[in-house]
Amino acid sequence: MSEFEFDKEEFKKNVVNAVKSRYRKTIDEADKQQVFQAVAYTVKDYIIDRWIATHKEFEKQDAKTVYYMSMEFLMGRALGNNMINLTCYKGVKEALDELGFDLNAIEDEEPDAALGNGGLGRLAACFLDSLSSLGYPAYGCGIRYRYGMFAQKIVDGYQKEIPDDWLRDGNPFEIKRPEYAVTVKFGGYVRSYTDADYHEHYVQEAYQSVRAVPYDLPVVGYNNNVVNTLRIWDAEPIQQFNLDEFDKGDYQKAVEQENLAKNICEVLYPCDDHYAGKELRLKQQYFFVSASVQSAVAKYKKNHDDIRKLHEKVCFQLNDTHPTVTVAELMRILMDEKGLSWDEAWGVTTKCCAYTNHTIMAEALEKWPIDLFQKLLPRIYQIIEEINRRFVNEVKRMYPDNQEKIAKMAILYDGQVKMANLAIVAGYSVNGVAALHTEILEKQELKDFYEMMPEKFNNKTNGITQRRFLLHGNPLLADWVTDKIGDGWITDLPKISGLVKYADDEKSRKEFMQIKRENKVRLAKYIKEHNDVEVNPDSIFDVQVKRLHEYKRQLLNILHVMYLYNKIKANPDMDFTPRTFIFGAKAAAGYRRAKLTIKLINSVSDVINNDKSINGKLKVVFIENYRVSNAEIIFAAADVSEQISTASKEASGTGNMKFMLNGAMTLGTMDGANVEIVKEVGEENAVIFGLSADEVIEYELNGGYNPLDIYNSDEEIRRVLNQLVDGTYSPADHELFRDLYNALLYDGVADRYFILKDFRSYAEAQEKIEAKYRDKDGWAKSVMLNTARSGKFSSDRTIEEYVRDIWHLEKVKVEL
Ligand code: BZD
Repeated sequence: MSEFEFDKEEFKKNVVNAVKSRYRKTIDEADKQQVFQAVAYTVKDYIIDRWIATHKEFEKQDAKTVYYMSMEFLMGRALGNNMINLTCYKGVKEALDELGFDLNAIEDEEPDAALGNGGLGRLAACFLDSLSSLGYPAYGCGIRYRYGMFAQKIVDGYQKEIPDDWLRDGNPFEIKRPEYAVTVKFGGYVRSYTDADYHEHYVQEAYQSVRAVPYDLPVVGYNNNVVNTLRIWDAEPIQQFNLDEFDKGDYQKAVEQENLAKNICEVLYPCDDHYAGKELRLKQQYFFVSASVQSAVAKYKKNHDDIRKLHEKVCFQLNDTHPTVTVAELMRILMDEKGLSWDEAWGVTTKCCAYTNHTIMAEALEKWPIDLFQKLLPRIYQIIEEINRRFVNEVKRMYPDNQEKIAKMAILYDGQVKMANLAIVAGYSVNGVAALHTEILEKQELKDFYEMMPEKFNNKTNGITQRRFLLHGNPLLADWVTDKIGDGWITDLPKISGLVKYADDEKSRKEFMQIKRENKVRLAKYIKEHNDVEVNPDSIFDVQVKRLHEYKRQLLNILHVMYLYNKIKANPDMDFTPRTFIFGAKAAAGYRRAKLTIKLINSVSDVINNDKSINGKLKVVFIENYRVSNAEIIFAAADVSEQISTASKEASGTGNMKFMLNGAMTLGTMDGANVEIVKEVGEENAVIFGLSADEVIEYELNGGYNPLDIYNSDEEIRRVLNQLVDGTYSPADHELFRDLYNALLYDGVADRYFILKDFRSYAEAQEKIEAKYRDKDGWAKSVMLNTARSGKFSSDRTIEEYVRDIWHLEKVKVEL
């Protein structure tokens, strides 16, 4: 592939001109935000030609396209990634240097596109990067939230949520496409009638509607001229309120429609792994699904006559159950608008839709109250009723007189619409996101479905893009890797195994660890600037960054820090390798216990960081506002990757893979993709602890265990727990952390995430980490092998598997 020929002088000229025409300023008068905008628009010009060429090629080849349907795309910043994938990053860096600007500082002017919560949203973003880089035709379909994931401020140790006004200065990369706007209808009722040919018709009446307007964002492939599209929808009122011809009814309706439009895309729900049942969320779901399906069908119809063959050119991948109304919306369009019979429409729909499950946590399963659902989406509900009626009949045929099966598998049951059941029944593929997760789905959570339709089930272990999380996030290591083995790893990560042999080479180990140290210095500087805490780059950087959730057990981590602190205080001369415990996590705004855990981490941090008597041996840092852009810096600097979820609870995890790629050692449970990571890297190059998934599930079936036994018999653990309620970390209010104490000892199901049960095993694992770290050569070798054996965890591999088993797409070549 020919590298993009970057003309530095031309680029400089374009940036200077962009500043002039946008801001009436010379380049030396422009501020950094203005330079960012000018650079972004200049880069966008390179992208546009490729974007146009890509779509020409798609049309020419009449290529099958995947529509990745997702409520969330956690894209992070675009400029750096776009330059990386255009292969002009270094060129632009030089050009800006010559203009007197530092590219890093210019990149920092861009707000993260934080249209997602965590793993699920970031996975969607990695998948888009891989789809483009591999040359597969794809659309990401989502919502253009006016406010993305809130920005987190820590005030007095507490999380405070600040609205994320990410569009304030405009988004240079987006293109509004009003010519592709469609109408989406809510509410009213369905009128049915039979025509002269005895055909039944269904018409939604007395509805409210909004205009769905798409904004397209380019998804640039790596060095291949391919640019796919992330299409995010905004809602506008359908008709501006018209003074001439209103009566009271119209007026009311006009105002209602205006409000409906204003609300739908206002904000991303900041809840992950928890189902809230809010009507507005269902509106968001149907809004973007209806708009996306309509536009996919319209695009297909432009070049094809036979809608019965839609599945040959179109596939909808449902990112969790959030977009599951896709199946009913497609049925509606095929029957009500294209005139297909039920059986014809069902035949097409069940060849077009595939579903990915991301959790087994019961509280995350989406179940809508029937009355709410029916009122908001009357026609869609009718269709689901019919899908359910037919499916229940089938279950009855296969399992006569088995009410239990129906209770578990019916789509409509107990006054609820069960979205996972709908997705499984109507989809042709159901996949989990790591081997262990898929196994648990098949054997436990979705057992009945698996027994009835085993051919639908498959595993697709998650992956991450090495282009953002190594090439962009860790340039020192990326250059070093390329130096050693060439740049093939950028598009073929398994090639990184070429590094294995260097793990035995002393000079290479030194270089590798020197790079790690420089990355730690970079993070230390970030922490100094943002937290005003000094951390020692020669200490072990032990990192847990991810959403705050009880099952992820940040509480286990911080309790262990309290335990270590007690030990050091009791034995001031004890041999101890200095440690910096780094946390980063947002809690859902309404998740009280998670927010209290953040307060605890910050309180422990206050006490420990200010205790001169321990000579800086221990530091605790809570990094404010963890997000994609600072994640890149954090992964690069980590020594230890904390992946300590209660076994069976973390479907996959993807942070675990980013740490591994950047040369950190996993300290984890046998959960999610940790299992596969350990298998790749070898048990001797990771530290594993805790209950297995089977053990956890066994305890759960028996109503849990008794943590008081541990509390009563283990003095050190008891001391740590008592410190939650004796004012050690909350002198002004001894009761502050009572809820955490109670959760561990006295809740209905006490310690439901097995924190005390796993505590000793975790503490021992931490001792192993320290022992390994002291063996400098051994450590260097191990973490190098982590990088070298991360090949499996590229999202390129994951996407190739989706293509092979589910989507069946063809690669497209784009020449300029
Ligand atoms: O999805 C996560 C899982 O918890 C991870 O184990 C897994 O690696 C990733 C990707 O597969 N799930 C989420 O991130 N879920 C959400 O963010 C979410 C958002 C809204 C509603 C429910 C869940």
